[in-house]
Amino acid sequence: MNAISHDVSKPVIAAGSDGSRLAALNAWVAEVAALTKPDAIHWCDGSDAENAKLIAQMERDGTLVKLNQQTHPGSYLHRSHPDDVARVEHLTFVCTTNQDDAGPNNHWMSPADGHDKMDALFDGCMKGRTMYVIPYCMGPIESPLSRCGVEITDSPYVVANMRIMTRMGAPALARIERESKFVRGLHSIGELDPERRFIMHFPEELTIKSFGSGYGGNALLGKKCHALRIASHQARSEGWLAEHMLILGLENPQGETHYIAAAFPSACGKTNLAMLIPPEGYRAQGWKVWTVGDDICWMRPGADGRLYAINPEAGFFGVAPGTSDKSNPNALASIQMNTIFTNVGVTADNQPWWEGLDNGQQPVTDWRGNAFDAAKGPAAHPNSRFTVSAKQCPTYSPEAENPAGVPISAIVFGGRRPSLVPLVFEARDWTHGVLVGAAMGSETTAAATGAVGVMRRDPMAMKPFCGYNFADYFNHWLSFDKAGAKLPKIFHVNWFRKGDDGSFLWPGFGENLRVLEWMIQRVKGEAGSVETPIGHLPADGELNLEGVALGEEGRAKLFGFDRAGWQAEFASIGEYLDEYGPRMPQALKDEQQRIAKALQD
Ligand code: SAT
Ligand code: MN
Repeated sequence: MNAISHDVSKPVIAAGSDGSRLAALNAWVAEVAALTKPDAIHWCDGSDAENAKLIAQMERDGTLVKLNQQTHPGSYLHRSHPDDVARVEHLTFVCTTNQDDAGPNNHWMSPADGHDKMDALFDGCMKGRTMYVIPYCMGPIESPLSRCGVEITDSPYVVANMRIMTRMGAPALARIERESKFVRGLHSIGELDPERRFIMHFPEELTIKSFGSGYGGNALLGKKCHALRIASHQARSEGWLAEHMLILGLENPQGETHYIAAAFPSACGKTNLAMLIPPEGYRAQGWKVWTVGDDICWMRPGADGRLYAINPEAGFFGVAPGTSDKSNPNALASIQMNTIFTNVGVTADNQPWWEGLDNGQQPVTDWRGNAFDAAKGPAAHPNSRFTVSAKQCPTYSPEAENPAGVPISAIVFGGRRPSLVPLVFEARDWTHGVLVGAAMGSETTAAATGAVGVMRRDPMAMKPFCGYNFADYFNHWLSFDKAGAKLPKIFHVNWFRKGDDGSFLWPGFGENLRVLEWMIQRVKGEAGSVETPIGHLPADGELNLEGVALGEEGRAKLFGFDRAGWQAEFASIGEYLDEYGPRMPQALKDEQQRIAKALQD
């Protein structure tokens, strides 16, 4: 297929045999063009030539700044509007016919009001601009687990990012033509006015409308809007799960690989865990970690009863600050070329820079483009990001392209919990595991606008991303436990437990492998545990701590169980479940009560 750019007076037709199977797409594009009134329409084919043209255009108009091409070939910096640097949960809506279907976990508007509000914003908003039509596929093109979408946007920065983050262009359009089903995403940067910014979802219509932001999860509609909010809704009706989880493969010295899916809220280290490099001793023995995905996981039961997962994305939109040769050498190696950096600082010789890069260089320009002045804040925005193809990651798993997905042995939940929660525990069974996920709490991060460091419940790290009522979502999770199912074991981890002096007790990063090793030993029935009301904790000596310097406080808090603290936590979990009223599954309430009672005994 050739890219088609044309003026809007000509008919709007995508390439395709006779166009009949693309009739719905063509009609929608024509309808959007009539509303938004662009000067031109461009159908994206995803080719190198198309990308080069867009990059050159963005360099000319200042959307992208070329970085040092000797050190970072093919890499660019984008500075977003200073008021447009993170997701906006307070402006994100789920528009369902019945408000209860969106649930207390979402902001709601009726579909009619949502469309009215958005269409008024979109009216004429692309005058003087080009409208880009981006056909994309979430997941390997040939996978039955993948789903397609089309994003219409007036932002070439979005096109360039979607090209990295999804399978975009001609092959996706061909699949859409075969299936004639796709998620519709309409996006405009508008005037980047925070007062005229909304991210609106219509799950019943598989439609997204996003206006007024050019940033990440607000604008790259394949990501959080499609692959989580809309997909979670689709997954519920089709019998699968769309989750905010990384996927990694853990290969042991015998050459056996187990796949683990892990849910952590945004900016809590999913990318670091997915690309983990084992500690020295483990490497020498032959342990390896393979990266399948760092943010989103779609999984469904296979014929053998196990859950099979794909990463619907094709790239990483990772947090830059804190990424270093020490914390995540694989991420650093991935972003040496062909990378779009957003809101990082720049050195005197035009290399990207962020806090925690620790490479001996210094920034001269901050993320706003001003001369760097430490007194005025960090050089890189705390939520600054890199966008890079997964294929550039040294540990990218070939299995990530397997249309069948990878079988999941363990599911992990975790958040930032400075107190109470031990390093790791295992849920007793699936129902208990669903409660562990539902009760997840974490401190907020810079990935969304608002206060940072505030404790909140973030069930399964899906608080900002579940496209329907959490009570129904937990029920959907429970429904996987049926005859013939061979479900993964469920664990909870906390890398962020702090000591009395406020410092982290667990070294984290590569050392987290020790915890993953214990999990897989548990899956295989090879490691011992201590049973407590909150689940199984590693028995003394069963989790390998050789070479880890842990003081007495570390050992006590990372592996201990604080009964009084958990009694209070379970009272709070009970109150949280009650917020969902009668829709909350009784099985989950019973489980909460069973544990609350065990904690009293
Ligand atoms: O901006 S995104 O929502 O894509 C990143 C994140 O918050 O996880
Ligand atoms: Mn995320």
